[in-house]
Amino acid sequence: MATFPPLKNDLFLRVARGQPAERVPVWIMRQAGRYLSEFRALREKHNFFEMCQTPALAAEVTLQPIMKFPLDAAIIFSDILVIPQAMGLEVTMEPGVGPVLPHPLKTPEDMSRLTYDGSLEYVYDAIKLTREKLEGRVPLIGFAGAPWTLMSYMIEGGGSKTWSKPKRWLYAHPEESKLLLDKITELTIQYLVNQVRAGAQALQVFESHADFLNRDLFLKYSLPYLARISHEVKKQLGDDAVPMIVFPKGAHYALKELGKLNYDVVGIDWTVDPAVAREQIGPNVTLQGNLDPCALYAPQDKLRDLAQGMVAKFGKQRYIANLGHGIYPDTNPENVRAFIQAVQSA
Ligand code: 1CP
Repeated sequence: MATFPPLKNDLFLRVARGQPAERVPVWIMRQAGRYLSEFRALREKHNFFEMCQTPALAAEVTLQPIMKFPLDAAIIFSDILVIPQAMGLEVTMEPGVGPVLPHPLKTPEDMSRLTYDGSLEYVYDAIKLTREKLEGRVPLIGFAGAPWTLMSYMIEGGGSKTWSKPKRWLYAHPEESKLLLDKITELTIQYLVNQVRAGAQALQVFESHADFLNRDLFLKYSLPYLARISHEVKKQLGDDAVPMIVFPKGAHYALKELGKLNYDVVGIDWTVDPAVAREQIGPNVTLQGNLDPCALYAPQDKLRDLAQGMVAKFGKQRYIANLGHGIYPDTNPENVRAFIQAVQSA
């Protein structure tokens, strides 16, 4: 493993591991992105995946929010859809539309089109370069999409209000769905292990489409794969190598099970009351979340009350402050600063 500059702020890592905290650490999902004019300026010159694939650009974007705000962690600039790309599916990012997969999986027979060309070296190179450029300011988080969330893009072909195409597979082709989830899971395990070998100091798994499952579907098509990922990554790297975070957006129906999943941290979405999350998940897991991203539209004094009210509800130990989903592109960066300050002075 490469050696990197020593870490100056390890608060996020300590709290993720359940150690005592002198204050609450904070980072923001999608902190490297469109709400920053620095990001938009670069994005005008480059297409999205070109930015992901060029380590110097990915490192620059990862560092933009770190240089601007006193955040306690960085997250590598990339996207969850690099895995479907590496499986041979074309993915483009259309401004104002989002991800588009022009040739999605329509029937289970289409799974024969999937390949794995191992073309994710660029992510590992971006992680290495970012660790150097961070100069130990804060830890670097690596990430991946969870299998169900990736499967849903691979079948739907882009964004959706209902995700009925991938859900059709769950009901009409359950065995083939499991095969697809297995295949994504295997690649994801290797991808996450390689990110750590490249220099990632924590890992987050985004199950962003748990909203579209119910408890039964989640227990069948999401939870076992999330469990396999944490189990295998920890088996390959050692139990204490890096803390792992799971963010199952919308899985309010399975909080108890999520607490027993062998992730060090469970991310809570903005719809769940912090007290309910703590009660169901129990005392032995760090919680992360969960301010409504729209709360950043509030006047700053109100935002401060909301952020500090959230900290009071979660409590200051075993807790990492964040939003309850990714930040919106039209958020005022000065309100991001106000949010961070409110948490850090709570
Ligand atoms: O700062 C960071 O968080 C690091 C970079 C990051 C991460 C963690 C990006 C950059 N994307 C993601 C994860 C991601 N991508 C998720 C999981 C988190 C979530 O639920 O928000 C999902 C569902 C995607 C898929 C995706 N990528 C969408 C559709 C969902 C949505 O939020 O609308 C979109 C629009 C993207 C594009 C994207 N990814 C990242 C950025 C900065 C952008 C905007 C691209 C642009 O400039 O057009």
